[in-house]
Amino acid sequence: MTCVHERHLQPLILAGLNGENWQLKDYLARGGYQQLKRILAENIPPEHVIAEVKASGLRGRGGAGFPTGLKWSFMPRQFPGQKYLVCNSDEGEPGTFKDRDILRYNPHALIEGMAIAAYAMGITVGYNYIHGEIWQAYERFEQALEQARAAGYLGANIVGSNFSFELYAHHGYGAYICGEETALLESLEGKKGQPRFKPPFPASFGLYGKPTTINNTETFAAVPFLFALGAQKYLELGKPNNGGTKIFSVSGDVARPGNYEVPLGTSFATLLACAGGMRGNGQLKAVIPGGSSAPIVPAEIMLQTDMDYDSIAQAGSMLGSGAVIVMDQTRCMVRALLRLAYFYYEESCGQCTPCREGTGWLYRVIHRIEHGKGVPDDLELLNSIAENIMGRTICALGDAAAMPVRGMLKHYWHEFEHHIEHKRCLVAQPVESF
Ligand code: L3W
Ligand code: SF4
Repeated sequence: MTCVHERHLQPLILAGLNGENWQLKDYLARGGYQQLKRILAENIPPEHVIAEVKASGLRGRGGAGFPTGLKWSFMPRQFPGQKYLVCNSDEGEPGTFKDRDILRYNPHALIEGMAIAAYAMGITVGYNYIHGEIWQAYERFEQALEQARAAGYLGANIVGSNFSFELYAHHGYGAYICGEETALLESLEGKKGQPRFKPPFPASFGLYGKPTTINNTETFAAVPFLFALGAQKYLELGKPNNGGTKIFSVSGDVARPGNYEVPLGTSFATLLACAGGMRGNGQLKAVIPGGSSAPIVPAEIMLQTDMDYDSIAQAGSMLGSGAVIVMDQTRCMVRALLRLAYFYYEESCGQCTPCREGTGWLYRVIHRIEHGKGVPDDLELLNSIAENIMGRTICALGDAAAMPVRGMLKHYWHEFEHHIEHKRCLVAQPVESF
């Protein structure tokens, strides 16, 4: 099993990339656009393309892990009006920094993947919604679009076929909530980025009310590689129900933070070794394995766990977007939770009461515990607020704010109690001002 830093040879999406070889000529030299050309030249029926994606076990890389082929099959084939394809590059989950590297280092893989997806679903127009704070990635993607259009991989009659697909880039303004698919669609339509009720799902009521398929950047970028390998081989790279490779953004107390692309099912211990192990002489205390929304997992469980959707779920958390936040023994869990609670409080769109009021309430209670003003009932109060947010909101942000609280209290109740009883931290770190 290989695993190396983003700048070295690596399986699939981040293969051999160094920031200099992102251009069309480089992608073509790596075998790029061959799969799109082959599918169009051989006139492979769209339903066969979708069947191949289903067979590969590819699951959504943005957070939910929804089966990609199944999602593509929801798109109505005979819809009389415009249908849309949307890429969610609004990467904003704390700890996640993989999609920006795909945009910077391998933008043509994303374009080819989107073109194959569009062909499979009979879609002629697509958008890539790019997070507002990553201008370099946005500009790089725009350049790649121009190259692809000039070479006939986008636009009318792609590579001489009768398939046409126009793809546009759109940049957001940095609101986390616009990464939620329906808020993204609202924002793309020029409105305030607030989530819609689901159902209806975007597959039936999406952009401008039309059928729309939305996938994450990494999901689309994986598509050319799964076709190059073939569905079965792609599936076998990972584990049953967890096909292929996954890019993990490893951050925190590791020697070499960065993006690591490894087969799904790689053990956490191996991934940690890829990132150079713990920084200094640090001892692993805990891991947030799937971005800030995922409940924390203590070291002893994490070291026995594999990095795939099902194994992480069994460990009581979720793989999410693949952001692995590693904490050593110096990390105070109250302070860590305060930081997360502040984020969700700041980013709540305010539409629904449990989230709007609950995220602020969570933040204020954790803040007073961190600052030596907590009372014994605060821990039950935190659990109760979290419980009353979960499942009672329009979008997943409410749950995402509540789940870390429950996870922290489940595993580190004693640290919170210590703060309340002794009015100071067990690990005695300085307090920041947020
Ligand atoms: C048609 C049905 N479509 C589901 C589609 C749905 C969506 C996908 C998954 O949340 C998670 C969240 C964050 N007919 C359908 C259907 N779909 N049933 O399938 O849907 P869902 O509702 O399970 O998830 P979601 O609302 O997309 C995403 C977590 O990801 N997360 C967030 C990461 C954030 C980033 C970022 O920064 N951009 O990646 C991290 O863990 O908490 O649980 O497409 O339409 N019957
Ligand atoms: Fe907005 Fe929060 Fe409700 Fe989502 S859960 S719609 S972010 S208020």
